[in-house]
Amino acid sequence: MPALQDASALAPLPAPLRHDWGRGEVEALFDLPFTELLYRAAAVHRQHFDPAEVQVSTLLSVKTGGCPEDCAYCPQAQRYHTGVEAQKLMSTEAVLEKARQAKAAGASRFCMGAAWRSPKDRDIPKVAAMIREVKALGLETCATLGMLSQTQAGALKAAGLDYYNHNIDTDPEYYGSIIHTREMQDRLDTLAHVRDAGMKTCCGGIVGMGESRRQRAGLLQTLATLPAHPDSVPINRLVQVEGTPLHGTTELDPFEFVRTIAVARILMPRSMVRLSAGREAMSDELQALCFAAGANSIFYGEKLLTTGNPDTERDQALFARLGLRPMQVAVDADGHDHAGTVHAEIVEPAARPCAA
Ligand code: SAM
Ligand code: DTB
Ligand code: SF4
Repeated sequence: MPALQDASALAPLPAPLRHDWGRGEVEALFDLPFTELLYRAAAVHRQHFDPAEVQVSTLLSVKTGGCPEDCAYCPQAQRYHTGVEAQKLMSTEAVLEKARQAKAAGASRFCMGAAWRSPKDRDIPKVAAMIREVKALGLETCATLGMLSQTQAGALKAAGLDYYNHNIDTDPEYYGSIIHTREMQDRLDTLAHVRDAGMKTCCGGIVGMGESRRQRAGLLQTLATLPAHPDSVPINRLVQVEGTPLHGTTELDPFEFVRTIAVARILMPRSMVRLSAGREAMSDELQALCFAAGANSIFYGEKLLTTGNPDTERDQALFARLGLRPMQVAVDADGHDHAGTVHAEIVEPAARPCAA
């Protein structure tokens, strides 16, 4: 008898994807003892991914500040005094310069964000030109521009847009406490336009906005019962920015954040669960727990859109200490690709043995 067996031969078969999670079932997952919840999430994670691999993405704010919406968390809303200066849409050449730098650093995906409620039709050709040219560099493209009509979604897809980020942000029940200038249904409509145009969806939310556990369960239940699980699920921990209405909100218990990641992993087993905004304020130990709970994607680079992200040196050291590797483009058995943005400078230090 061989001393060691191939572990994959012993692993249980993955359960089929579910789109019918009930709120009570999701709350029951949240209520599990912490170690049991982590164990279950880690088991699901291993059925679909190599748990040592983390997708590394990057962001560029192509149009910063001056947004007419009133999202209570957002430093880019014009009505709050946060010190973010409104800027015009960047030129295609300036965006391309950043994209070239990202590519030279080993990036394979480039995400462009704009502080818009929705793009004006006259903005679409400008953004489409950016997408086309970034794509021509050989990069995957991603954008987050606010609400889209079906025609706009089609135009972006035709320009070569691969992914669209559009978050539902919070539980439908709590939405009206956070945003008053649009409705949850508007977000769901845009997501439908994005899917119908044939693009991949990146859709998640923010926790730590004063919502209850039941409402965190509602956020994840809503994501997991969309017509298709989002390809990427960013879980943002509120970055409290002075001047926004949510500045001063009681901080979420870090273990509750880890629970949120774990439940997202269990509900949406094949999605990339992104440990998104808020990492700068997290300890390395908290991030490690999130990776153990099934998070397998991060933003890399010292800035998100307007707020900070961990220094690249800190992330390189964290990858090395935890033995994590940046995810390369991978296609699973059903042809779902989980392409990641891979930065050369994070690869090399991660490969070095950790200093004692
Ligand atoms: N304006 C577009 C929109 O709202 O879809 C795109 C940009 S918007 C800044 C993208 C996402 O950033 C929001 O949906 C929200 O989830 C996240 N976000 C914004 N401010 C944040 C904050 N202070 N903390 C955590 N996440 C934040
Ligand atoms: C997402 O869910 N988080 C990213 C990305 N999608 C666009 C944005 C986080 C923004 C954090 C606040 C800021 O930097 O302005
Ligand atoms: Fe505008 Fe987006 Fe910020 Fe809301 S989250 S204020 S829509 S930039």
